[in-house]
Amino acid sequence: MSDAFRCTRKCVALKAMAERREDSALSSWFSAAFRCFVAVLLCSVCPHGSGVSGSESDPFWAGSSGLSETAAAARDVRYLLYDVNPPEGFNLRRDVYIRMASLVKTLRQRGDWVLVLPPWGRLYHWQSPDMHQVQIPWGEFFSISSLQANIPVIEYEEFIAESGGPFINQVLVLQNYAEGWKEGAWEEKVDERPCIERLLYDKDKQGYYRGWFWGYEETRALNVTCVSAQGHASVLAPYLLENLTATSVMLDRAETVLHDHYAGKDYWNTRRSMVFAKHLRVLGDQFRAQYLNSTDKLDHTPYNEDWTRMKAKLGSAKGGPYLGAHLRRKDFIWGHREDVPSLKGAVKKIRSLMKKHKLEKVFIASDADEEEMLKLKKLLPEMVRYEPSRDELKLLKDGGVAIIDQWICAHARYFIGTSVSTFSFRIHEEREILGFDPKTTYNRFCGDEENKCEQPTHWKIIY
Ligand SMILES: Nc1nc2c(ncn2[C@@H]2O[C@H](COP(=O)(O)OP(=O)(O)OP(=O)(O)O)[C@@H](O)[C@H]2O)c(=O)[nH]1
Ligand SMILES: *[C@@H]1O[C@H](CO)[C@@H](O)[C@H](O)[C@H]1NC(C)=O
Ligand SMILES: *[C@@H]1O[C@H](CO)[C@@H](O)[C@H](O)[C@H]1NC(C)=O
Ligand SMILES: *[C@@H]1O[C@H](CO)[C@@H](O)[C@H](O)[C@H]1NC(C)=O
Repeated sequence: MSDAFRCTRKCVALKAMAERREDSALSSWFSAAFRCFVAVLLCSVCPHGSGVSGSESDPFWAGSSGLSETAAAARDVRYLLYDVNPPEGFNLRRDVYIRMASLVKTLRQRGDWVLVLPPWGRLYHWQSPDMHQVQIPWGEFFSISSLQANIPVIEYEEFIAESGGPFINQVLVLQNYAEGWKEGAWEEKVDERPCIERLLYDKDKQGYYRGWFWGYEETRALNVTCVSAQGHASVLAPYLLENLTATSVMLDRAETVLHDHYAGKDYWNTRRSMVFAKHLRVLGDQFRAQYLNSTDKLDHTPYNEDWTRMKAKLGSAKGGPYLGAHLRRKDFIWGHREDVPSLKGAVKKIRSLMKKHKLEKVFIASDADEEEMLKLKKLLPEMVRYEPSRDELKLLKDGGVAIIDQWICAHARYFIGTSVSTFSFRIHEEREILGFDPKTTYNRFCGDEENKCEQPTHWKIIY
């Protein structure tokens, strides 16, 4: 454990956070194991001096890691917080982060803005029973130092500590325009408008606004107003800079605004900075080695902890000797979508791809329910899956397990995903970063009766 004591400040904070959330129902041996695990793994991702984003004396870096309240005030820091429409899934939320990051880049041309990472939780798809999956910091899923090499970010609990408490000065609920937009007359605009939908915030006796706030009951907003916005994320910048003086501003329904420049250089910089947390990558790599004879060396997928130095040539990655398949089920089959195959159809395609690419193994990532999974195993007995034990699941949570599934699919010799699933899209991007030939990546299953089965678009990285 000596490594654990060499943790940086942030690491200690994360470890403390992990401990606080410890579930009393866990057996004591497990909680001890949990602490060691989290401490060692999180500590190993902390920057040691020559961190990814430069030295700790860099003001940019200092601004994003544990400023004291007075230091923050003296520096005129402004905080941008955001949240997303509750039904949206994990992978769409990752996309909204990219939009907010580009807004922060625009804001930073005119001031010292910091993005506050909205804690994960209460996601519709995270259905593992008896698990309290709220108030999860980003550090459990992503490498914070990697994010910080792109823009200054802090966890929500750090925001509370450095901004003087659980108060958000101004919440702006983003909405469209009540009148819609006139045909042929698309324009980008922002206006303070009356709220169209019923507000999800209530005024308490003291006149503060109470709301979901990621499960932090003590959080209060001083003011909540609605803003109609139409256009790319940075369309909000002049309003935030010139019309508002609030130190902390939260954009609710942040998915309302679009990407500044989808798949442009900035988009990709932010996407590349969204490096998965090291412990998840390590577990995925261990699984690859143990069950799929797949290592970075054999597969030509060298990884650099510092994403700014990661620039794999297109086609340089070979990938492990297995087919990776993402089968999105659940809500994707309930509507009988014609672009999603039956299990039988999927297995037929899997077998033909294995034959074509001379692969003997297939790794399946899927959200299928137990009944479907049994059916799939009958049809495809040789399939390999990542199946965490109950304790591992408690530790990694549904989000961590999903990331490990994505990581393993990202390293397959050939990948095939599900039509318009953001889960599959994020795998495409990961493979693009690793340098796979696009032919091995941008593939999807076709529905059994689908005539025109259009394949996904190749989005090339702009460095
Ligand atoms: N472990 C695991 N979980 C999955 C898989 N596919 C879907 N899920 C779960 O289901 C959720 C839904 O997928 P997301 O892509 O995040 O949700 P979304 O943004 O609504 O995107 P769509 O897939 O487009 O619906 C994921 O966040 C996971 O929790 C999978 O292959 N493995
Ligand atoms: C911001 O302030 C300017 C100048 O006072 C005003 O013209 C503009 O309408 C305001 N913007 C919004 C969105 O209210
Ligand atoms: C709330 O915010 C709006 C928009 O910035 C502002 O016009 C209004 O005066 C604020 N209300 C209070 C009580 O501060
Ligand atoms: C793993 O892959 C290597 C290199 O392709 C090969 O030489 C070796 O036999 C494989 N091992 C197993 C157990 O399949």
